[in-house]
Amino acid sequence: MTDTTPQTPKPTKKPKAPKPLPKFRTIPKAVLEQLEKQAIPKEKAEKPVTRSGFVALIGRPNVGKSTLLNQLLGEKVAITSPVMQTTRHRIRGVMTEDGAQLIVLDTPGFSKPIDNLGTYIVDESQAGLREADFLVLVMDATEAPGDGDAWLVQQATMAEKPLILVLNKTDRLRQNLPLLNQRSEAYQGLFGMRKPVLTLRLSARTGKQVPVLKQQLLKLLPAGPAYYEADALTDQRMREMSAELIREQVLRLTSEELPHSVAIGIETFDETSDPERILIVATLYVNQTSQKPILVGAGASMIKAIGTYARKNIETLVGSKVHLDLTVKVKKNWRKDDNFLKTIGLALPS
Ligand SMILES: Nc1nc2c(ncn2[C@@H]2O[C@H](COP(=O)(O)OP(=O)(O)OP(=O)(O)O)[C@@H](O)[C@H]2O)c(=O)[nH]1
Ligand SMILES: [Mg+2]
Repeated sequence: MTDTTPQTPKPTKKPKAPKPLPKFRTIPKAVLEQLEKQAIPKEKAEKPVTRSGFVALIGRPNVGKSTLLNQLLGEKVAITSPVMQTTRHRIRGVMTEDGAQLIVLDTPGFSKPIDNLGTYIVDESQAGLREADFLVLVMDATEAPGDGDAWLVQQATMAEKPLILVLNKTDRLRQNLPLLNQRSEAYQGLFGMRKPVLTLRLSARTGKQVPVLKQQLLKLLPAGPAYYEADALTDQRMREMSAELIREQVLRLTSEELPHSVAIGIETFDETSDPERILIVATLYVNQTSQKPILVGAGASMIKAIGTYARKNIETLVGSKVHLDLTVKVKKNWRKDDNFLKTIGLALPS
């Protein structure tokens, strides 16, 4: 990640050491049993892991959850963009260090669903709340807390898990410490009796204070096995990550409704036919006929640009040459079509 933003000033107070976690796991028994099935038996684990756990990054759209996940891991596993609802799936990032394995769930930002895709997205965020031992609430310090934040704190409190409050984007307030202090107080004021075990001011973009968060998260882990191999970074497959990298370019290069109206289907992901080059054939589905010429662009300029940037990023990800073949198709009102959503992996189990 490029970082040209100057560093934030030192926080006025040192973060307090987190209070110890309750001994029990806060993941519902049925979910935990499911997760335990996935655990790697001790004798098979590459390095002995004695503590492990799941933490979910939750927050309103656009507050920087995915940027924070990438910073925590030091690798890009989630796409990020200034467009609301960039994340549609929950994604797991994995880090294994010094006998501990931390699994960080990046969740889609909470917002009111307006269609079937929206319902799926909210469900993915809710699952993040359930499937975590503790929660990191990410708030945007550049904005005053709103009703959405209050609602979110209420949801998180109801989940009865230890909470960590992260005030993000503090790099943008580095010239205005009084405002940052004011915001910090305002966000902390949203919590009733159930206060966060730790509040941290950081910048997911510059990385400022992110190592402190990581250290504290690792400290909070309860006893547990390894769920992933020691070198695993994420639960996503290359195929899914490639689709996301294509979507990231759509988010970056198009505007207005278009970013929300595009879904990516990977038709082919062929690593074997040509050992020198991976072949990826993908379809970009738009919601309405009128959107197709915009996504294709004059003389196919837009789709070519999306393909060129996405291919470079996919090549970095997979570590080999890629042939990327993109086609634009109209799938009317796909956001409301459960069958279609299922085919591209964006639907609730029926
Ligand atoms: N200045 C600044 N910008 C940030 C910081 N963290 C994230 N951003 C920017 O905020 C925008 C949203 O970041 P994301 O990480 O995609 O946000 P998100 O919370 O995952 O968003 P959704 O997936 O839509 O819920 C991007 O343009 C990021 O570059 C930060 O610490 N400082
Ligand atoms: Mg995101």
